[in-house]
Amino acid sequence: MKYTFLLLAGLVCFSTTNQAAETVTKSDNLLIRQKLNTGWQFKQVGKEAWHAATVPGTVHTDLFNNKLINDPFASDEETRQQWIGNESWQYQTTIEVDATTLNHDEVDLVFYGLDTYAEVWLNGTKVLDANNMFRTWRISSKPYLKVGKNQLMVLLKSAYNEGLNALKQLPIQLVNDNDRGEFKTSVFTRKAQHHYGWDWGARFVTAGIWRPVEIQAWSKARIENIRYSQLNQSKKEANFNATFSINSTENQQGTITLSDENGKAFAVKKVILNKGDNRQTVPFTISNPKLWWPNGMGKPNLYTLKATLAVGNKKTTDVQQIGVRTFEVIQAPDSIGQSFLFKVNGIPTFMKGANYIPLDHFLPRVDANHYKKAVAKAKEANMNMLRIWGGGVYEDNKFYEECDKQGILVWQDFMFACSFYPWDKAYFDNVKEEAIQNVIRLRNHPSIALWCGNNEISEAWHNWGYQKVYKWSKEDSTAIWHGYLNLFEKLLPEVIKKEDASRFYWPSSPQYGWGSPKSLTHGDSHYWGVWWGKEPFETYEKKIPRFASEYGFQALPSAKTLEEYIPRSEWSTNSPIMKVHQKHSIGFDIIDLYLKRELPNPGSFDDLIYLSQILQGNGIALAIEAHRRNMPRCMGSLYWQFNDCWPVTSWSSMDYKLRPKALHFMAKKAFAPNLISSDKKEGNIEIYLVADHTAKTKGVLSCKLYNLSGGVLWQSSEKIEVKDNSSTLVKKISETALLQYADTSNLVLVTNFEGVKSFHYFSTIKNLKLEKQKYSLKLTNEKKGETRLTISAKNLMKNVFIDSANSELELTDNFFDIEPGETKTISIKSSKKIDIKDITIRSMFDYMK
Ligand code: BMA
Repeated sequence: MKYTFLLLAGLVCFSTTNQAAETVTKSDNLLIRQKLNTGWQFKQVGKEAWHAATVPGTVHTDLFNNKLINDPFASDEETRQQWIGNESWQYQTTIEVDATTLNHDEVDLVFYGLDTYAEVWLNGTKVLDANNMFRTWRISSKPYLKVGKNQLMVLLKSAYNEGLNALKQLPIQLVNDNDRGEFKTSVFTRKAQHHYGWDWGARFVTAGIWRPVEIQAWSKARIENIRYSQLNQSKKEANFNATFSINSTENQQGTITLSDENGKAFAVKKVILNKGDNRQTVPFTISNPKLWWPNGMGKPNLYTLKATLAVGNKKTTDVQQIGVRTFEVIQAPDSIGQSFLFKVNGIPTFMKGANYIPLDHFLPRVDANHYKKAVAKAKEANMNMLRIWGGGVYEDNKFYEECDKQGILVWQDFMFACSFYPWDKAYFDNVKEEAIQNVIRLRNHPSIALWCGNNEISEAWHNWGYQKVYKWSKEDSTAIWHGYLNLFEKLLPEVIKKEDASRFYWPSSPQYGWGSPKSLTHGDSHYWGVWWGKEPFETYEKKIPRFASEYGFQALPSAKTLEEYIPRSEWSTNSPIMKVHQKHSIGFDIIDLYLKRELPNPGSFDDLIYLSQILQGNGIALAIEAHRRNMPRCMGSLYWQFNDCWPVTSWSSMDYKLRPKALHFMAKKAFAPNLISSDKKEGNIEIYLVADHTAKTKGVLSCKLYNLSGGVLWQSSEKIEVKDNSSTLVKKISETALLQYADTSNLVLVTNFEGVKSFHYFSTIKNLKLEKQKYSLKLTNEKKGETRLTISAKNLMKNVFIDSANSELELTDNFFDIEPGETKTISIKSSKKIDIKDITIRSMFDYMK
């Protein structure tokens, strides 16, 4: 709304950091922006036929849209479509340039993203050679343009072949185990590393003009960027510096004005601009600041800042939103080792969240709504942090804007993962520019919490035995390790020091590999003893790190998503087509191994979908609970992984279509501000109340022991009070005493604190004597698209699964347990009117033989 107001008021509104901000062209403008997203065609180099293309886009989606290939994600198309990455592709369009545009002092052609090795030709002259997907390219183009029609051509050379050339020049074999190419070329190319394959990812080495392209015509001066640095913060005020980087065409005078969202100016500075680059700082104060809080701690208040540079009677304006907040990483020696805890606005805050990968292998088709929905899912699951993992991309501005608005902090990796990278000067210069540009683009977002150099490369060096596997000589090892240190301990931290000094830089995640005892006493940890090490889920309760930045377990995607891509005839773990959508070589076997330990045998593939999701959900919830129970020893829990980028069996809690798996709902409970969690210790059941900073700390704790047919065998009730931001042992019950009432297979202890429940079972699920569920259902249509479903249970219902064959249901809860006698209401959103006949209710009993 505020943005609209600015446009209506006739002001020119754009953001230098917004890739696709709307443009309004006025004659009093220093700058004109012209989007170049129409009239594009593409063809394969060496072929004649041109086809319509979408820009921003990718070659795979263009081929698919022209029906030249099948949906890359369907069936085993991935196997058949590898040739696309070995070819080069030509894109072209005609751009109409008018005299007003060309009369400006400077006319730049700006590519916000080229994937990856691109030659740009304007009217037959080569104007750019690009080699980095993560960089923006600005080409001073006035000499090459004319009034009227201009020919713009982009040649995208095969990234695989280009990488291969680089690979051949290096006598040492660098590594990327996830790269499924014949030769492992990914590390030579500054391109999303998962494009080459990952253990949850397809291999499509795509190409494309993947972010917007535009002409920027400007005169006199241009705001390159503005850095908003917060200097301090108190109840009374927060002081900032706005540092403008301005490019001026001549020595001249100008005026900088900062205004609030209502257009009211609060800082004005007359400036002398020298020809070339200029830095100008304008201090300002926000009085009685409303702080930016992460989800669960308060509102993520934002301030809209309108910055205007005026030269003579012309101006240019940049609009951004900032937040007032502090973020600190406390690494203090303690009796355990060294803390790794984050303080937000001075308050130690347990980080609850997950690891995020790109929402689509072909990212240009992800729109603002999709980003909004994905971030809303994190918020819905009571998360306050997402970690952008280093094998994907520095995300689109829209993603960070949503995180700003929805209170989700971002742990931002630089784009390096699980591999060793070249260290020659050209490569480092390229990476340096990439880092500078992305830090500048993202640093004003209050959601950005910290920068991290890479994913698991330090761990790989120390623990994965590559030195032996790849037979690196001593000299080669030294060269590779020096390359590593120069990149992650020198180049990147230097960029942060210069461009974003107040933010914390962490060289590699994790600090220590999971085999090292130090991974539990220092820094962050990726605990993969469960899954990779095949240890039981209970290990999570013993291996408590200071900050769990990765751990995870796979489950199948929802049936609806599979149906869209894989014919039902192939629904078997042995099907070669299903295996294309499972990238872990023994993934199905590991799921099976854990299933056998915990759950009934699946009678069908649909059963396997449900059971694998329950297995994953229970396992990860157990870890989250253990991490939170052990606060402040442990102060963060980010599971692997939040989402998928194509239809696949993976560690995600939401599948490619953002359909939640059971884990999504189980995480929502385990991350809730109040958590009741039980732990079996020395013959007792210990009940903990975990209370976040804003959670309830006072109330009634009641326990009820039932047999599985719903009979109450024992109960207790008492008033309790705990400190906020803490985990407190609130009750100990002797297990032996409870086992007097019934057999372990026929008991459940339900603990309730002010409506927050926990279900404690005394044996594994497969051994429970569940009874056929007895319940009644009621459906009430509240308002359009919103329905309420009420389930009244007579006996215990375990892992209730609400589904509908014909309708898409968005549920506030699913896969939950219901206490005997409980009435539970769930809200359902659906695009269609739902009838009770459309809904199916199943629970664990139905999967037992
Ligand atoms: C972690 C990640 C990814 C990987 C995942 C599952 O280590 O960093 O590289 O996909 O494990 O194996």
